[in-house]
Amino acid sequence: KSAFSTFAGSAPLKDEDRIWTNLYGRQDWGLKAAMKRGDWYKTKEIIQKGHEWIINEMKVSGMRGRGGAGFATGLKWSFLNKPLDGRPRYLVINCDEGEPNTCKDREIIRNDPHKLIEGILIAGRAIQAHKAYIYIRGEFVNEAETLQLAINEAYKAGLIGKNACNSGWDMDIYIQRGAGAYVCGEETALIESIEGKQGKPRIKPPFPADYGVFGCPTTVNNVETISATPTIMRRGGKWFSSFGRERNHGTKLFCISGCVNNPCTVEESMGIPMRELIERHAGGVKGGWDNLLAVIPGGASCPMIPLSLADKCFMDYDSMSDVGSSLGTAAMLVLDKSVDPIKAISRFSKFYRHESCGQCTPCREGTGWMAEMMERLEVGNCTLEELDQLDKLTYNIEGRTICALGEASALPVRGLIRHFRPYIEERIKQYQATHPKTDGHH
Ligand code: L3W
Ligand code: SF4
Repeated sequence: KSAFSTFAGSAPLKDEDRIWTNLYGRQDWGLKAAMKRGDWYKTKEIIQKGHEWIINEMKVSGMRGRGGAGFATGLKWSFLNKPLDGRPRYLVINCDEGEPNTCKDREIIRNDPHKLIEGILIAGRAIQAHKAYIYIRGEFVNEAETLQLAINEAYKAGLIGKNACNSGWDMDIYIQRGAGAYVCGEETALIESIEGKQGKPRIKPPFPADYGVFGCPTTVNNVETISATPTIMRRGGKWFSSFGRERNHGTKLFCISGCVNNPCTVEESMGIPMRELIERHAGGVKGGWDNLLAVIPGGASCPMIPLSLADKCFMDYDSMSDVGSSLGTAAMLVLDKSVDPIKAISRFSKFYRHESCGQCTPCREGTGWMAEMMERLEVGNCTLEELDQLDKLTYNIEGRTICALGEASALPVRGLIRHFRPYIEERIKQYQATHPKTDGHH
């Protein structure tokens, strides 16, 4: 069934239904202010309900992981709902946030760090872990400091550490800082990096649930997923699932940047129409809606959505897939008609070439070749046969690499060719008209 026909309409999210109540830093992020806003309220009772209750509540909520893959969080936690086997368990929080345009986890840490810390305690209880690592990208210097200060406050108040919140559960939290590699946002590269090795993705399976940090059962979750957890537990899974629609539940942080009047990160109900999101919160497209060229909806790897489709789609997993893209991190990059789409995608290709870890040939060679081709395409220096080859190459990377980076590098190029082929062909024609052939080449 098409996503277009099932969406029930969109009323603005009410203030009382927002999870990240301090998202805009209206108040202090510190413990006292956080408690006034409702954080750490009856956490002991939640912990004492036990892991099965917590996992079940998360399943009822319909939460899907907010890092980009959208994997069901309750199901992920349930992989560790089995007897302990003598190995310790680890919870890892992915705060690498290297995805272009994405700045939601950063906002949470700046303004609501206690929601993350409380969420770690609850998620740790769910998977029966006593230790958590927060892997934070190296560039987030101030954020790492804020987070450490918040962790210190929580230790001092007895909220984490031994007998956290007087619940009988022990939980220690460590911050591990990254060193600037985008691929360390991939969960197994991140695990390698925590272990002190080069951040190179591992082949899956085994999944971290079986063999994660130091070979022990591990759950890796995104900052947004975990910081939503305390509110979901307090208000109930049913409350969270009442937002959005089947398979696409809850509220979500959306980052809106690029050619809009008011770039922002905002919480809204899942499934808000794309146009409404841009117009209600980001002050609209510069020069008006008709000046929109395309939207890249969820980070660099999501194929662009042209104006003709942008008006009809909703910001959720299924609607984005119906229009040939994906929700990813829900970090939208808005491009208006002043933007050269070939240059924009070429910029992404250079990024992927730089960030490929080089382990797999299709990714290492493919990202290099694509970046070179895209650079030539910027000026039209390419033949129509080469354009077809470029399109074909994107399919040859897919499914042949260790991690999703290789595939991610191909999708924006494929999206560009799909939606802007006449525009690209025109650029090639112009180049050929002004560069006469010599030795069979232009
Ligand atoms: C146990 C199984 N565990 C799956 C777990 C797995 C992982 C989660 C999802 O990629 C995407 C990527 C980016 N037994 C399991 C299992 N799991 N089957 O479920 O796994 P997966 O492989 O589908 O996804 P991933 O490798 O986590 C993430 C895209 O997100 N993205 C965002 C990137 C950037 C950020 C950021 O800056 N915050 O996230 C944007 O599009 O391209 O496709 O935990 O272990 N049978
Ligand atoms: Fe490294 Fe690319 Fe292979 Fe991922 S797909 S492991 S980034 S070479």
